Amino acid sequence: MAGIPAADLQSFTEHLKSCRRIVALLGAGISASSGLPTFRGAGGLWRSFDATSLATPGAFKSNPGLVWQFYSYRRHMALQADPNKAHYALAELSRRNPDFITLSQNVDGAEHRLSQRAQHPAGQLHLLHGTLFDVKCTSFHCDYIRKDDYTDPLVPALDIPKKGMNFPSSAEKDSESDADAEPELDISNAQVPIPDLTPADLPQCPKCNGLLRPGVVWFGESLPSDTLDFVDNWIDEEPVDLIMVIGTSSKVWPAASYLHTARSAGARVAVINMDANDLAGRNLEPGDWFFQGDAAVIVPEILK
Ligand code: BJW
Ligand code: ZN
Repeated sequence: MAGIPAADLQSFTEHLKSCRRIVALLGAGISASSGLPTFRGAGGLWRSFDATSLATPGAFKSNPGLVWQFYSYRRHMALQADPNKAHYALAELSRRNPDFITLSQNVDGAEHRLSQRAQHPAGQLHLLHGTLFDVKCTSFHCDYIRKDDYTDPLVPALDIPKKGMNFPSSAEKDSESDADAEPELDISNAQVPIPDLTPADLPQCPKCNGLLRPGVVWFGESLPSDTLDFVDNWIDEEPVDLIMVIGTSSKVWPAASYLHTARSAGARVAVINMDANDLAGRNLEPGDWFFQGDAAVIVPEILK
């Protein structure tokens, strides 16, 4: 219980006992203690590898080989990671409460694989930004999609983790000022030369031989419409009792908007984050909770 003020813990657990309809909104911070870097935080992925410049349709169009190498590296890292105590605590709550839904922005698959292992009830886990382990065809007239493909690497040319590949540094990147602009793809800082892969080297569609791409949602792309519809209807249909906003900087929309939508539907808000200055922490109102610390420690404690 170290670190959690007793009064906050008591008022939260009292409220939790009376809650039926609960939402958890997850960001990269929940997987941090599983060894997966976050995007924007200290030591985060986007500092080391400038992931913003790679997570766009424009980057894939101009250099699919580079973007595929980046995603192959991410898939490899995610496959090494194990779910942590926060993932297990949320799965346990899902099993106990069919009116608890989890909305994850993470593409690492940790929650997804956890849910399979823990027999997470179907329909209670919603992936807002897709997953690294789906691939889909980029050809305009082809609807090919392959789900839950854990092959690593997907094709021999993507066998990069073993080669110690590094990615462009974003140390000089403006973090706030150009947040909503599509970042430029700049590979001039690459510490290790990145092999030039042609589309023929990359995963190809078995239906039309077109280029496959990762099944994640890039900037400027729509989130899966069935997921958006489900969440909107779920929040609209009855009052919500609680939203837990766990390990996200709350900078990316529309995911960040669910805190406000749930609040408007009656929810009290609990933010769990390492950093009190992050956006979600700054949006707190009286009656909300802010639990500062590692989600892998805090979440199991508050859901006990
Ligand atoms: C810990 C911890 C520990 C650390 N314990 N905590 C202007 C205004 C509003 C919106 C926009 C705008 N301009 C453009 C937009 C829309 C855009 C957007 O939001 N941009 C913002 C950057 C401004 N959104 C979109 O484009 C979305 N689509 C869309 O809107 O469609 C409609 C539309 C289409 C076309 C035109 C117009 C509208 C799509 C968003 C897709 C986001 N995709 C990514 C990449 C996925 C693939 C990949 O992974 O490579 O998703 S971006 C990236 O950010 C990823 C994440 O899911 C997402 C959120 O990041 P997250 O999880 O919050 O990570 P961090 O690193 O930011 O934060 C980690 C947090 O954890 C920190 O707070 C730490 O303190 C904390 N932490 N360790 C607890 N141990
Ligand atoms: Zn195809």
